[in-house]
Amino acid sequence: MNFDRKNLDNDTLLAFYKKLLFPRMVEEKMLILLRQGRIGKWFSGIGQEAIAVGSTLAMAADEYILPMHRNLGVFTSRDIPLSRLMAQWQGKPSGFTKGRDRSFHFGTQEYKIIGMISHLGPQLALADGIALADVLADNKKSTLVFTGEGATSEGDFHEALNIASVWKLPVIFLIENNGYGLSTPTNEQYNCRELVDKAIGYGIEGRRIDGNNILEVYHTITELNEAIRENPRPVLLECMTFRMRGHEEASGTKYVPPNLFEWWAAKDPLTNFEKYLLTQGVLQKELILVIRQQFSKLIETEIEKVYAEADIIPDIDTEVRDMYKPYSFPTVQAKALPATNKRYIDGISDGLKSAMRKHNNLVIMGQDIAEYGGAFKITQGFVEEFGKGRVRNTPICESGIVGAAMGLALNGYKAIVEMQFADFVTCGFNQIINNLAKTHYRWAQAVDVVIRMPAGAGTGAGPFHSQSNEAWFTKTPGLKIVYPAFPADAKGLLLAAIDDPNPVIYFEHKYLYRGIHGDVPDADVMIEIGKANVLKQGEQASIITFGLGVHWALEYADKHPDQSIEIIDLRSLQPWDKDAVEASVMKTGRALVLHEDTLTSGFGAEIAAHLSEHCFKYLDAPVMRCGSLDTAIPMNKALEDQFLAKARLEETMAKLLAY
Ligand SMILES: Cc1ncc(C[n+]2csc(CCOP(=O)(O)OP(=O)(O)O)c2C)c(N)n1
Repeated sequence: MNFDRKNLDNDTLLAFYKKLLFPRMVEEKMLILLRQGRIGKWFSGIGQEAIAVGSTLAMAADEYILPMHRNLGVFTSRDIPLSRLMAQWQGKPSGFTKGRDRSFHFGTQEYKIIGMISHLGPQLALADGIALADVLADNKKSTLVFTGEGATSEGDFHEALNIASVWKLPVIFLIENNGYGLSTPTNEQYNCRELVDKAIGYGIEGRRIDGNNILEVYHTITELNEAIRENPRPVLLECMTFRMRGHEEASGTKYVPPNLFEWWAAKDPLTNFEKYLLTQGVLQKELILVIRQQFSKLIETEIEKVYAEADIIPDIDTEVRDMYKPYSFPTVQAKALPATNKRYIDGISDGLKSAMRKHNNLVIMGQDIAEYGGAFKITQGFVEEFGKGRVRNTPICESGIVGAAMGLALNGYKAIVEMQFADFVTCGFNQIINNLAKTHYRWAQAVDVVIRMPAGAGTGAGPFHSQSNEAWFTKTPGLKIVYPAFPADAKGLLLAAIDDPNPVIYFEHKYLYRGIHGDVPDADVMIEIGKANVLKQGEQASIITFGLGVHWALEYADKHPDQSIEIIDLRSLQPWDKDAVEASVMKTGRALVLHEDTLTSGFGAEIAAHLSEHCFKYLDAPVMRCGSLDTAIPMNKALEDQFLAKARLEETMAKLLAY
């Protein structure tokens, strides 16, 4: 192995050696603890440490690194005390996730490390967002993100590289090519000659280096960093190495030909560097022994300290509370008057514009939202006022953009993503469900992102442009969900969603965009998330609804002036206003839950179950639900009308009132 020290002095080389040795010794200890049954699963990085260590040493301390499951060397090189890491692995209180997540699945702003979730790939787009924040703030920083060669097959890899290239983001995408993804060798993973060749397709620079040579890793990344901090752009860096142990210890290595181990053992990053330093006079045999003894002692004490630490005492309130970052809705608000009569779509546009004026760190991203103004023209004129930096046309890649939004939030920005249609959120689902929603619970990091969702039917747009998909999200703790039905609520709830530091899914009904008018306060009046609105008082029955359902209910009440119907517009689905709904049902004794979504497992099921459990003694009739047919949404107008819940509202109400 050829080492080139360049300008590194002896002290620096010695420091590098220590950084490289330490994770190896920790891992050797882990293997013993594993055999003793004192720890659970372990993903070994033995033989690959030069990549994690060399790259971390090349990053400035305030630059973000997003490592993977084999990158202990990133964590130790950033000087996180071993006891804290051990506490994390053991699920102890002094770990990073209060026992809520395992291994390296945590982030820490203190050490500027954003750890992975189990899913391979999503971290790549987070790096884009982090780097975008640095570019917008003119920070001149680089971001380093890891992936295994196996995970380059995920679509996330493609989306993240493409975004970074189009947006010229200073990210080093580091592929740790260790030959196998679990049992799958590279020739079953990809069919290009070398992974680094993919850089050409993205129009970016690619380098392929010996990942077992710490100095090559260090010098390459140092050089790349200097270049991309000044002149922001992404780079694809393929680091060749080998996984010397099983995927995790229990899974073995039977599928790996033994000669490969022999070949790579000769290229071990630690022993080779050690030999080089001995020849350079930086190390001596005795010094190696002394360092090893010091590390052994340190490792032993740090580990035993954690075994002695008391276990977490489970507490339901703490668990539930920590799903969200605490947020107090401001009690003092601007006066609602004067107001101007506007369309629903203008309420949204107004809210967005005000928020963009108020928060200099707010960025909106979406397909065709810049000069074109968005598919529904909600952001028309925004580029002129706020510039292309903050009003960003995106490539067509929902997952990557939601991930980038989270990255912005991790690095001090606020982000809004416009889905062109709510239906397309399926392509960004993983980032929302697993990253946005779970991050605060896992490591107390708020994800200040709003996802705007133009949803709903009524326009004859068929199965993929009309869905009511709120129930895909109401099931997921960690998200807040709002669904305005009027122009003033559209503005007020949007402002509240943007103000709230938690991830909020903001549904906006396309059919209401231009069809509904109402007075919208000129001032920025926020509407508290979680508060319903009793639109109409009544005595005989309550209709509990939201979105387009609100307008169906109002129409029904207009048609039946003889009936005394109370109408509740939920406005928020997570959290939803249980008090308002219960109070109404206690008064009327009859409840109909109405929504545009399909009936089975729609959000109405949750409300109905809640009312049966908590308001049973006040009910004069079973809680009834009126939802759309359990089919996909058809395009033909007559079929769509038949599909929608509205077609069954009269008959369900008749049944409820007659019971
Ligand atoms: C989206 C997703 N699919 C599957 C898995 C299961 N899994 C965990 S690690 C792994 C192999 C990863 O290979 P590679 O990316 O090369 O990284 P390495 O483990 O070799 O470091 C697989 C299939 C996962 N965690 N996430």
